[in-house]
Amino acid sequence: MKYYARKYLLVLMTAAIGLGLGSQVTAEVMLAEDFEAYDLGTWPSSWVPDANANDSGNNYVAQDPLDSGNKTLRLFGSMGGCWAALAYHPISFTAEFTVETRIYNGSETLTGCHPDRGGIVMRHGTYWYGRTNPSRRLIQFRGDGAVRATGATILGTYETDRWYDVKVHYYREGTDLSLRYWVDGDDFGEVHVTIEDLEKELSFDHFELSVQEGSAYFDDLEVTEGSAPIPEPATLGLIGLGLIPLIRRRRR
Ligand SMILES: [Ca+2]
Repeated sequence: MKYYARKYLLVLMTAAIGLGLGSQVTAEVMLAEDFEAYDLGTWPSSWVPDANANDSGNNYVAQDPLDSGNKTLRLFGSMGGCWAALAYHPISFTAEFTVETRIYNGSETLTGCHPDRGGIVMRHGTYWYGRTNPSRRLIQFRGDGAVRATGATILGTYETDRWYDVKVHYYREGTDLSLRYWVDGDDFGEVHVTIEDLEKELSFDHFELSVQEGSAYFDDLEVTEGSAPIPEPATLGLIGLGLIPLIRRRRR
């Protein structure tokens, strides 16, 4: 490769890295958790357990079911009952944020009153009982194999006994709420909701990881302020346009 072509490539790479870093630097991390700081078999001390998560024999920092060197949070909702396992962490939600996490759903046969698996939720306080503390379910892996968005929209299907990368972008403007979903990098679409009680929506002050029945594992949670760090099509186009002269030069 000629010198000017190498220099051109270097400039392009620097610009691309700069764009990538730029979007990460501006995004303030509101909550990050990989469960590596806790001892295996213990409850992670910065999280508050609720309902069946208080069963320390079944809810704890556990080895990743597929990678023994990695620590995860294992939650377990009681089998055949109505007693979910929930874990809360304080957070200051903003009008626009992005959640990324990994969820692994177990394959137990569910027969209880809410036969669903893992989910992530915005919650007021650290107590669900009697629905006195309002919440918004961001995503729910249902027991029938469907992935459900906030409200009733079905986004797609999933399999048990494997990890999924889940990303949710939350954007609120007045009482208009839009939520966009990605699962394993695939765009699962956008859901629009009208917020019926804005006071409740603004009261959410905890992030919840939960499983309704059976086991679910959680890891690599990161909640960042603002939009998802994905290059805009325009940016990709500019990078693509920039590469054309380089390719032409290399062909000479
Ligand atoms: Ca981990």
